[in-house]
Amino acid sequence: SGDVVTESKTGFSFPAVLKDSQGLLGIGLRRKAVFGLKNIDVYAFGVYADDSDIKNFLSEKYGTLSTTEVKQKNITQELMESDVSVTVRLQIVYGKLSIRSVRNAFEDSVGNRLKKFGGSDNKELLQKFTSQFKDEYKIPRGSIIDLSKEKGYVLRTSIDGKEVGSVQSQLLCRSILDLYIGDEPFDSKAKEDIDLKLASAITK
Ligand code: DAO
Ligand code: DAO
Ligand code: DAO
Repeated sequence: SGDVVTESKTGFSFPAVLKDSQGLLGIGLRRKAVFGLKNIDVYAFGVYADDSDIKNFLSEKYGTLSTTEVKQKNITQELMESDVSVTVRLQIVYGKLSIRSVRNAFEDSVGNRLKKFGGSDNKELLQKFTSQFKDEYKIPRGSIIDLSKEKGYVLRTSIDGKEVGSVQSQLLCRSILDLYIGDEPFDSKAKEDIDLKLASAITK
């Protein structure tokens, strides 16, 4: 369908359905404190998951429970560890992002999660990724970055529809999703919406 959902603060809109089969679970905002004083809006994001994957994978486990019961389970946790196809779409708000600051932020946020889930031995994995963020990439305001977790824990990245790389790593997929739907998400309201949407999708 042509339906979209608009993020109220930035005005960026997200299609309700991506790639024909992935439904929008929730949208939010990634903000970052600079110089410890000011928060800038870095990007708006939308989290999508494959509708039939969700039904197949999670209904089996939770389909007999009521929506209220399901809400008490940590479904997003399951989603992060599962092989369900998920896409996180980022729409850049802050127009002055340098690749260097993306690299630094990535090492910080994702690096932190790699450590949390995989122990301390991930410097190499991290560097392998960030070295792919080529200095000549441009991500002005309005750029769309899709981070897609496909079957087999393949993480595919595209910028404005053009693929820039893919990599197979369950740990990396888990670490990236954790930024959006983990215990300390960038936008907790977004995570709440996603929890709700998942609970009602499964028990419908
Ligand atoms: O220009 O130094 C600066 C401040 C910008 C902070 C950038 C945060 C980057 C967040 C990652 C963006 C991923 C697309
Ligand atoms: O917001 O801290 C964060 C990390 C978000 C992950 C962003 C990955 C961006 C990868 C593409 C960069 C291409 C220049
Ligand atoms: O080994 O095929 C390759 C190239 C890997 C490119 C990785 C590109 C950036 C992906 C980083 C993940 C961002 C979420």
